[in-house]
Amino acid sequence: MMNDYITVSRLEVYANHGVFPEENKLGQKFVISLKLYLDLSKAGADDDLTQSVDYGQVCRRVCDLAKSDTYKLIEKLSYEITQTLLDEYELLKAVEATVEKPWAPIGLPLDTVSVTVKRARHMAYIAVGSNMGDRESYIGTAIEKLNHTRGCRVLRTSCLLETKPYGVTDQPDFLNGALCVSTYLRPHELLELLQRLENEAMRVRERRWGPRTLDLDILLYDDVVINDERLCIPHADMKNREFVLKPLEEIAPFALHPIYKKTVREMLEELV
Ligand code: A4P
Ligand code: MG
Repeated sequence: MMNDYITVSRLEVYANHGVFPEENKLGQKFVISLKLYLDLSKAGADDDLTQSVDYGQVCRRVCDLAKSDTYKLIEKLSYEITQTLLDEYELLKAVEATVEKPWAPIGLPLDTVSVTVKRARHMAYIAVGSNMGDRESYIGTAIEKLNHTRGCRVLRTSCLLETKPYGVTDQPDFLNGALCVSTYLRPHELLELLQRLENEAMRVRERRWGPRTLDLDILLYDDVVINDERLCIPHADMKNREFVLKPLEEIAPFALHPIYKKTVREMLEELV
């Protein structure tokens, strides 16, 4: 549903961003353009502003934002604009912000320098597991923190299941569950966040597949496929794990594995 968008072209703001102290002191002109992606079918059909975003209000918010802080980089300003608008306007599916600096002090003749950043909301499914200490509390705390992290909202949580250890079997039983998260974090940013939450649960990595206070794995992220040294999405072994598929089936039976082209329910049925 990324077909509709509202465009704001070349909003001028006088602000103080820049690497040089003179820029921070004297200020200069910045020119900001926005592309606001949202589904406009209801606003279009019913002529109803509550089904769209008020672009006047958005422009005032962006001006305030650009004036209220001083950043070194227009990259940072572009990032802040996209994130703040996604934080504050639930109807927005994605935001593209271009910040131009027409008077950038480069000492060469050029027209303008600009940075464009695009951020979109995504749907991620996350597996949670614990087999050490107060398992329920480690998992509950992590869900709470995730839901309060900028750019993340936990939309659904499964029941927690008591499961026998898979792989390395000489360890205590696990509590396992699955979450559905709406997030504008990119996959590697989400991984970093999950690893931070694992560390905050005092997780010590002693052996692979060994006992842990908290394990948070990304199972699916839209229909994205990633395979690099840090991240594999979809989770490489999910189709062989009942402790992953069963809770996931509870919250997302029809979520589709982008490589096998099978739903979670189909993968679970093939396994049991
Ligand atoms: N990594 C790659 N892809 C991902 C992803 N999609 N999500 C990398 C999260 N991390 C991903 O993970 C090792 C590395 O995987 C990370 O640095 C990350 O960059 P880790 O959490 O540090 O180590 P680990 O969890 O011991 O290894 P691994 O391979 O992730 O193990 P699993 O797959 O998590 O399995 N039995 C039951 N009943 N319930 C369980 O929850 N869990 C495991 C661990 C074994 N047996 C189990 C359970
Ligand atoms: Mg893991």
